[in-house]
Amino acid sequence: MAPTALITGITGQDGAYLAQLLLGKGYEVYGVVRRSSHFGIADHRLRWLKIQKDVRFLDANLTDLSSLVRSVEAARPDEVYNLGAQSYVASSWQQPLLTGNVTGLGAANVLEAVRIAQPNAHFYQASSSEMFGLIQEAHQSERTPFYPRSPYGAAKLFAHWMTVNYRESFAMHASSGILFNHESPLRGIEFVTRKVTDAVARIKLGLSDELRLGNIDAKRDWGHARDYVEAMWMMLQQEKPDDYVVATGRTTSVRDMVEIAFGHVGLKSSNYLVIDPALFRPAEVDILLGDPTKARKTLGWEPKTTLEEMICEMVDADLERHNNQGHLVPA
Ligand code: NDP
Ligand code: GDR
Repeated sequence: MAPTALITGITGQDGAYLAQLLLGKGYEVYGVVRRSSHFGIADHRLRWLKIQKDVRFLDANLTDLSSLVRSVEAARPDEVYNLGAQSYVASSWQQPLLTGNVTGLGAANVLEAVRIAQPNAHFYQASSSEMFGLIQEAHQSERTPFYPRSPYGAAKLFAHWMTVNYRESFAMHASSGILFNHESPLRGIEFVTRKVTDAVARIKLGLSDELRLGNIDAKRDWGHARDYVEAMWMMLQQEKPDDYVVATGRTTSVRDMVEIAFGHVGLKSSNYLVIDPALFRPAEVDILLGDPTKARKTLGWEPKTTLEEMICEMVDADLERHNNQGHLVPA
């Protein structure tokens, strides 16, 4: 019988790529979708990947335990991936309580739903390198101490420790992937890589003449979402649940990432880049650099896409999108 997976956050970047991966492996895929007045838009990433008809949608919300219990009962999943979150760090200072509720308590709700309705299911928690925050070690691994620097990071840390505690308290197969930044043409437009590639495409096409950014000295360890969802799946195939850092092991400044994007279309960033103090954050994570040795050795996982390849893919997708009246063009 085909294995079954339940994904929260299926309408987001990672949910879409993970659903595509699992469908390709023959899984039956259920996705939690929260009610909004824009459903026809909410599944746009799944439509871009041409898989929206292959996914079974369940109406639930991370803040509503009973809806999650009903979703688990309906899907009877072998694997549950909790990818749903208020995932934008900058917004987490504007909406700290909602972020705690959705990103932190929401994970506890999903753990509870699994414990109540399908305790043998393998569970994945989308943990984040934002939990490291104020860096205390040059390379961050599973043993690096946490020091979150935003309400988002603090909420993710609660969710992370709940996952560890459910594993140790109830013998649940609960794993946590501490993923560093990963991007793609399906990345939300508010995140810095996609903001840059979209602006570069618009400038190239004469639709805009500037790119406004905040702290371009921040450094991130950027990989491709398509590669990172493979690591999620690999974690749930292990005999024992565990925590894994997933990263490339290379860090790059926002400034240098911007250069790659402009360079791809033959433009100079200095002619268009404007630094806007309003876009600086109340507290910053200055640098992230992951050590993925454990994921490589235990899971056999390797990143396949370089930052340069990914940024060029994103700029090309945004050029196509703007040439197509703002609509994403199927991959
Ligand atoms: P996105 O922001 O693209 O997707 C978030 C998803 O969560 C969307 O499907 C959204 O639904 C859903 N969601 C938000 N609030 C609720 C709610 N109250 N109830 C149910 N669903 C909700 O994030 P990504 O795909 O980039 O990331 C996936 C996960 O991985 C997130 O938890 C993120 O925090 C984490 N993460 C991401 C990293 C990255 O670099 N991308 C790195 C490390 C961790 P809707 O479409 O309706 O808004
Ligand atoms: P991040 O991603 O906060 O690392 O969280 P984001 O792309 O938003 O910021 C990365 C860095 O770029 C700097 N920056 C800007 N960022 C945005 N969004 N917009 C700007 O104009 C801008 N200018 C400079 C930021 O200050 C920051 O240093 C992402 C999310 O996906 C989280 O959910 C996930 O957990 C972490 O990655 C790992």
